[in-house]
Amino acid sequence: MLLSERMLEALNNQVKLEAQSSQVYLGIASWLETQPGLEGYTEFFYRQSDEERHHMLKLIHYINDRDGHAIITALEMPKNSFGQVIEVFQDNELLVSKSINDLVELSLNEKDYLTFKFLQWYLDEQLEEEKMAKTMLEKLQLVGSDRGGIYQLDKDIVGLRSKVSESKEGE
Ligand code: OFO
Repeated sequence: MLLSERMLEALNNQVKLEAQSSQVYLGIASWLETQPGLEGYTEFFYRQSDEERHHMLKLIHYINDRDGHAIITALEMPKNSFGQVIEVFQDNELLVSKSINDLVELSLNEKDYLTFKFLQWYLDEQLEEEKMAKTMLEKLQLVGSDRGGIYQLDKDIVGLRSKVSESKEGE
């Protein structure tokens, strides 16, 4: 079953969004790496950038396997500097979730159940990522500008990441 024109266009837009997310996180990771004592956050965002690239590749393969053509486009320059750590937690994941939800709705409207099934993985992934971003933001809000607190959170983030990776491996 071929992808409809509309579905193909929407999936290609998602390819771009995942690639853009990867760039956004790369910009964050690179800035964090230049800041003293934030190795945990730095590692977290480099890995997050890799994950978004993986999400993009998964979509590219899916589109091409369904006899579509995944298109690779230019990306916008991401933000490269931030005033403080808390600023790196933007609304990027909420934007991606909205886009995935729209794709799911389109797949149902078009009765494209293969794409609907394919997108379930992304729904689970977004749930996880939104939860993680919210937890980290809340913790940073709690410590405010206390440098000792931020340093402790930086160490905690390594544990948080491995917990999520373990649960993914167990899936
Ligand atoms: Fe977290 O954005 Fe991909 O799906």
